[in-house]
Amino acid sequence: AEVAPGAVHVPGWLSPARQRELVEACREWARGPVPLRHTRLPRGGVMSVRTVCVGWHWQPYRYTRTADDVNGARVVGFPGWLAELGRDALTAAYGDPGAGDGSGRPYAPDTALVNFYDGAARMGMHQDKDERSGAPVVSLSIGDTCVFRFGNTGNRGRPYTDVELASGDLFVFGGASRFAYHGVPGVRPGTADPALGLAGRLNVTLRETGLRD
Ligand code: MD3
Ligand code: FE
Repeated sequence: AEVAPGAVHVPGWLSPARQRELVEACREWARGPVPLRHTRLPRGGVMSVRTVCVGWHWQPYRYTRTADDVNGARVVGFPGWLAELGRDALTAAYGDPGAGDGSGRPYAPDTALVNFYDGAARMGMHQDKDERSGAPVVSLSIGDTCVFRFGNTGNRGRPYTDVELASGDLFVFGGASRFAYHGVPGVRPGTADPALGLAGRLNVTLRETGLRD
């Protein structure tokens, strides 16, 4: 369903088997070289979600290859299968694996942000504008259902639309929606299938940083 121009929600896109594989990959990334942790903000705040990055490390508010704000380790490499998953996601949402910048080149995500939400975690309304690319962001939700708030491009307040994101849901944000404000006001604890073996919610976002070493 197209929620706004360029914002496409595909409920249940990931099969249960693919969800389990992604949970396993996230567990591995969470072990290191950079651990899953609460990101510290420059003004002293601490995010309630826990995050680990793949390919490029996001430290507020830039991408680096080493986690200078955590333990200084080099971020884990971005696997080819994850870029392929990103192209499959764009094909499912838009019918085309292209980056959508008019060049005809395929989408080539080079970073993934893995966010883990326990029952108390939230994410305030923000824009994602640290990437030097207008290519879409691919979001994959696994585990507990959350309320996702999709806003406008002008300010963090109304108008916005609340959408529930459940395990296996794909959401792609491109075109006019790429720089929209968005956030997660809360999760619904205990809504995940117990067979998944995950207490909480995982969100994996794929992006193009537009950076080169
Ligand atoms: C709309 N993550 O990592 S995913 C983030 O569920 C982030 O963890 C949330 O916001 C989460 O930055 C929301 C949906 C999402 C992700 C990126 C977007 C929506 C977006 C970028 C542009 C517009
Ligand atoms: Fe975001």
